[in-house]
Amino acid sequence: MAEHLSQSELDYPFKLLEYFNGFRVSKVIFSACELGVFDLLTTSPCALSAQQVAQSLHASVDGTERLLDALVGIKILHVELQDGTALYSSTDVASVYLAKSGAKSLHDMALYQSQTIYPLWNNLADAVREGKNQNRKTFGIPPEEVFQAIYRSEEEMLKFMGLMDSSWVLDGHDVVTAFCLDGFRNIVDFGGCTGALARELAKAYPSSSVTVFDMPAVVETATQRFLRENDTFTFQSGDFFHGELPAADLYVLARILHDWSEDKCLTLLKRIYDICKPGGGVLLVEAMLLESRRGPIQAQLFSLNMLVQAEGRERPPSEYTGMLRRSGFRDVQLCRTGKSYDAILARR
Ligand code: SAM
Ligand code: ASE
Repeated sequence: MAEHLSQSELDYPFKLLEYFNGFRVSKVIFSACELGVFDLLTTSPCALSAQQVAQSLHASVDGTERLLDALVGIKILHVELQDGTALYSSTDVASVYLAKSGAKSLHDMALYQSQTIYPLWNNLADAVREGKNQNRKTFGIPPEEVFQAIYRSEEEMLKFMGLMDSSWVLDGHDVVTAFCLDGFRNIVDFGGCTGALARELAKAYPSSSVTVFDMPAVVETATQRFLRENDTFTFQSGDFFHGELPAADLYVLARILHDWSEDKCLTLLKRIYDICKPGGGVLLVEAMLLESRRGPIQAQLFSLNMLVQAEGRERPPSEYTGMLRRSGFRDVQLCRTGKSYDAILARR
């Protein structure tokens, strides 16, 4: 992305126009998720016409046909002609990632992006001007604490938890095996939410005990809605800024520090340092910027997302290692996974 504008781009701005269409492409995919297009096509034994899809989804034939054609245009669906009728079917990528029951479903991620993040980004210019999140302007809620906004209703809490849960389908294994964590017997995942990363930790380190620590309401929803029969990790509720913290050999902070200002990050890291045993560790998991901050574009966009929705930002590794050292930690190591999320391990 962001190549220098070549002469041909100046003659005709192909790339620029493609960027302009970015939000339309996103919404085509998100809307198809919301309507259940991928669930229908993935479970259907044969390819379906626009009319059949429209009928099943209780949608207009004309609108459905345009949406399906756009999905074919971006190669998310297949189309074939049979006696002059277009018949649509799912691609493998759509079946695996976009259907609700897909093997690595990102359906809940798409829903949250469409229904919560998209409206927030509508106020991006204001967020840049004011340098603070747009929860109040976007959703008409008082400028409360970040997670009071994110969890402003039971429905929003469930949707956010769905987003958090689905991300580790992609990077979870890489992140928990970025370092050998065999030596850590008791692992606590601070702000571990639904337990998606704890599940990966428990799988990779079957002889360690893994605990998810999160706010009471989150723990309650996680155990009721996200826990699976053969899960071996446990939950503990509390407040990592104020309450008592559980003892452990390894503290995991995945997508926690990026929510907060540097002050709050240091407060949290120092609290962890105080209860950490010598030899114990902290594992940070974040979408880390390059030291130059010139990429990856995903981390740059996530950082703007933290501006519109939270108090924090995405940071390069040196900022995390700096905060760890200032909190007292040593032996700081970085592992770039090559995917969206990277890891830093430090020890007391
Ligand atoms: N670690 C999970 C992941 O990466 O998928 C979830 C990250 S989510 C961005 C932040 C988590 O921190 C949420 O689950 C939230 O409920 C939790 N959290 C926020 N403030 C907290 C606090 N004061 N005490 C405990 N958990 C908190
Ligand atoms: C947070 C992570 C996220 C707080 C709010 C969030 C994400 C979206 N909203 O800690 C996940 C990563 N970012 C994006 C844009 O999907």
